[in-house]
Amino acid sequence: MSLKLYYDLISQPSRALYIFLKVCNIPFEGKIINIARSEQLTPEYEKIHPFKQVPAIEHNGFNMIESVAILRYLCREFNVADHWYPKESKSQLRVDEYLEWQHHNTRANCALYFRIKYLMPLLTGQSARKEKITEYENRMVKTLDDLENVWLKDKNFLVGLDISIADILGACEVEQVRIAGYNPYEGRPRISSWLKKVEEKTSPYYQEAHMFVNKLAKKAEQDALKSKI
Ligand SMILES: N[C@@H](CCC(=O)N[C@@H](CS)C(=O)NCC(=O)O)C(=O)O
Repeated sequence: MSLKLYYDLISQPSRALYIFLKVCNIPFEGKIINIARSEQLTPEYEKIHPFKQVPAIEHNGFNMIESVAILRYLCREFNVADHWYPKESKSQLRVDEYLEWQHHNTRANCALYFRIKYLMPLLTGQSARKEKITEYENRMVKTLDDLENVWLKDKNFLVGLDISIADILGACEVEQVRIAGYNPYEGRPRISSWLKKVEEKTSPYYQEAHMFVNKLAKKAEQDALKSKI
C-alpha cells in the first residue's frame, strides 16, 4: 500500500491534508513541491496534478486532486474516527454545508486577501492599490464575521460538538491571513477559542504545519510595529 502527499506547507489545503493524515495516523510519503521555486509547474508534476497546483495525492497509483474531495475519500477509505466526517446522513450534511460554503467564502475571501496584499507584491515587486486592499479586506472581514457570528454562534466547532474535516480546512484558511498582517483573532472571541481548540485536538501536527506561517506572521507583526515608530 502506498500513499504519497504532494504538498507545500505554505499552502492552506496542503496543510489541511498534512494535519489530517498525521492526526489520523495514516502512513504517507511526503513529496514537497516548493511553490516559491515553481516546482508545481514541471511536466512531471503536471502528470499528477493537471492544473499544476498543490496539494495532490497518489494512492496505490491512483492520482487525486482537490482537498475537499481528497478528505472525503480518505474518510471513506481509512478507518478514521467518525467525528471527522460522520456517516449518519444529517450529521454528514452539516459538514458538507460548511465545505460547500467555504469555497466562496473562507477559501475565496481569505486566500484572495493574502494574494492581493502579500503574495502578488512579493512576486512582482509592486504593492496593490490601497483601495483594492481595502475592498478585499472588507470581503474577508465579512467572512470572518460570519464564522464568528453564524458558524460558531452556539458551538465549539464549525458544525458540531466535535472536530470535523470542516474545522481543519477552515482553520488553515483563517491562519493564512496573519502572514499578510491581519489579525483574525482580534475582536473575535469565538474564532480565537475555536482555533485554540482545533490546535489542541490536532497537536502537535497543527503547530508543525504552521511553523512557517507563524514565522512569516511574526515578521509581518514586527514590520507593522517598525512602520509605526
Ligand atoms: N481547490 C484546490 C486549491 C488548490 C490551490 O489553489 N493551490 C495553490 C496553493 S494553496 C497552488 O498550488 N498555487 C500555485 C499555483 O497556482 O501556481 C484545493 O483545495 O486543493
